[in-house]
Amino acid sequence: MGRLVVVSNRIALPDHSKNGAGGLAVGLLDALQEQGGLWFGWNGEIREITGEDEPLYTEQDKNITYAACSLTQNDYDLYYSQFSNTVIWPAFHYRLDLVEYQREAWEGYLRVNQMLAEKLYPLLQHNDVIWVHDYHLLPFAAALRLHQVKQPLGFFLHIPFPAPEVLMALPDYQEILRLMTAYDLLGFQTERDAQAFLSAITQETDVVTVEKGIYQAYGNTFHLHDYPIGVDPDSISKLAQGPLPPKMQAIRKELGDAKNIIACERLDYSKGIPERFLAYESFLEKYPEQRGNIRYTQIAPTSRGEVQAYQAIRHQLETETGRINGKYGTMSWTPLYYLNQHFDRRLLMKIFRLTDIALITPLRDGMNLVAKEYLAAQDPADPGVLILSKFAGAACELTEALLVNPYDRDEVARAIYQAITMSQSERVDRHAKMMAILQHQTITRWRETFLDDLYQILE
Ligand code: GDG
Repeated sequence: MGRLVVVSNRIALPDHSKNGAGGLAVGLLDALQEQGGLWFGWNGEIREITGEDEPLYTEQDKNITYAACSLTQNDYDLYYSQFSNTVIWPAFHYRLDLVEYQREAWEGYLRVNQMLAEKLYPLLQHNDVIWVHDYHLLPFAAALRLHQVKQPLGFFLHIPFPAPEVLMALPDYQEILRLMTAYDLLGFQTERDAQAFLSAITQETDVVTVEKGIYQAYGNTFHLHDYPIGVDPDSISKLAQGPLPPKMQAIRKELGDAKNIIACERLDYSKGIPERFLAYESFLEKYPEQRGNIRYTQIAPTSRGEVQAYQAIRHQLETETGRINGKYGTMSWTPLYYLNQHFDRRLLMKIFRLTDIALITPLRDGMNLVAKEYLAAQDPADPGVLILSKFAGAACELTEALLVNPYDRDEVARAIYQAITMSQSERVDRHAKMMAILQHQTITRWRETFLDDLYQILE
């Protein structure tokens, strides 16, 4: 079995404690550690233009080599901020209103993909298997193929793949589809995403079905499959049950007897946070007798702060929090806590365990790991209730959650009421059914099934 080469936009440099790292980074590191390999990507740094080619930054940690490069400010702006995060991200999350398309950004996106491929190419060994991650790198396989790279190339898309009508709003969508077929294996979060890709491509060109899951288009043969990403429920459960730090004792006291709602995500418009605030307001209106008995804590650390749409949503949340608390709060009760801060992962899992309801209502989401982490953090004998958007990939598996339309405030308000009045036996039953799924579809199984399929292409 050859080396595994992981390529991602941002590279997670060795974190020797591992405690602070998220599940995905740990899952990929486990794979790299098992078979030895290389992790290649951007190191998060911006460099001055000197006219000289900058050497790669490399680091060896046991049997994993890390190789990273920096970007110039211009490359960062065009490839990362503009094309990746102001064209692909909003379009793939169905927010065409937020797409700001510029041909220069598309060209920069292609150019950076080619530059990254050029840097990786000399590091490759003939029996490597290459696994590329996410929407920043849709053209990466095609760029590597220009160097006659023959090694199997797999790709996993962490975000949704949109319906063809939405995709077609992007001026370069045909080229994007064609470039993606240079991968040998295309993995998506759900069957819905894989089907959306297939139907988009079928509308554009002749697609030959070699057999179910294997297709030919644009002179390329590619495998197509869904691989729902999971978590490591046992390690989350351990973190959630660990001893409470002194700070937490105070938090527990403060949570008091009220029913506690928790929500946590990067501050991103795809996560539906303003819509959720309004649904919570509908709940307070519809069930006035519950005021004073409920408390909603929204954790939302800033992300992509340089993109205008992210600055706008941050201001919107600050305003809405003030408005809702001003309207409904009393001298002794604050209905909504909005924390624009990053929390330590160990603390976060403990907070999940202490709260009664997780309100996870993205407008679109590839999977949504927070929903799975919340379930894994619960006490199985007295678990909290998961309210989940039907537009999160996780809803395909977690059908025992209270599934809601995040645009329907009344429905979300009713679900909150249903959650706070749900009997313990029903909570236990729903939680157990969902945990059986999480225990099966773990992060380990996700990467093993993807890599098994990729290695089979070699045979
Ligand atoms: C993309 C796709 C897909 C969040 N706030 C804090 C914090 N987090 C952690 C969560 C979770 C991770 O970040 C977020 O993962 P999600 O899956 O919920 O969402 P995205 O960041 O949008 O991820 C998504 C995922 O890729 C994987 O394929 O599921 O659909 O959009 O682990 O716990 N962690 C800490 N402090 C925080 O304040 N420590």
